[in-house]
Amino acid sequence: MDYKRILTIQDISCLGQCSLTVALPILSACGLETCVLPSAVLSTHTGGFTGYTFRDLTEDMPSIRAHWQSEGITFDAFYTGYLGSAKQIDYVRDIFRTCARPGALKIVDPACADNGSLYAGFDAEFVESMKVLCSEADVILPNITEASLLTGLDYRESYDEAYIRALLAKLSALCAGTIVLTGVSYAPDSTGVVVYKNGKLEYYRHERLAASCHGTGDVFASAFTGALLRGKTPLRSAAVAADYTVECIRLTMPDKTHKYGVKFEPLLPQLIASLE
Ligand code: PXL
Repeated sequence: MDYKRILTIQDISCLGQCSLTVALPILSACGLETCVLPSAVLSTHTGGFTGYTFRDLTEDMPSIRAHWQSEGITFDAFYTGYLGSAKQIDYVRDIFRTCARPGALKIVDPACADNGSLYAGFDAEFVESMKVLCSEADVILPNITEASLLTGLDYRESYDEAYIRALLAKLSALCAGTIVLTGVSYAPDSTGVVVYKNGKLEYYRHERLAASCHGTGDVFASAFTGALLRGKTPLRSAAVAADYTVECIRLTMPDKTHKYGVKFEPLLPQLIASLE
């Protein structure tokens, strides 16, 4: 197995089972050397908590990048998640330009919205910058809310395949790479992931559990990234990541006190086995 080095750029929510506290263990479990660049440090994530602290690390990013450059530090892949400000996106683009090994993969989760609205603290300016980052990515992983914001199409809770195809057409005008659209559901008890490239649409349908848990987008994106870098196809990576995420939700559901994230850690051995 070749040993790849990935850099993931997203926040640390000290408690919350999202972003870096999910990406680092999952990517490491997938066998990747995982380097991190925290975009911000929050006491908790912003979904369902009030009064959280937020330390923006934007101004640390250029000096970290300059140090890496002076040391000749480079990466086989980048995976970005929750970014704390529009300015960070410019710094991330600098890192893509200066720290990439030849052929390095850029995977962008435009993590900024869900269930029809932007997360706390994000605005239209941020979405405009995110469009630029997506245009430079090899893979983007939006949910339907993010896809509607990135394309300017209305957000819809119920839709048909024509709406999904319209989102994909506009997303592929933005990003020439692979589009992985999550949470695409055509029936009440199932949902799925669309993998779209060069006009070819593939769909992995899976069980939809009654609970909607925080942080599942990050669990999915991290497992997808791990599987992709382990040489799986995008569709197989989506399937591995979706199955893992569903099992994490299933494990968490009975515990009504565990609302802020999913219990992904006990199932890491299962994720590792699914990569063999
Ligand atoms: O899971 C996405 C995410 C990541 N980081 C922070 C968040 C959220 C979603 O709300 O608040 C800080």
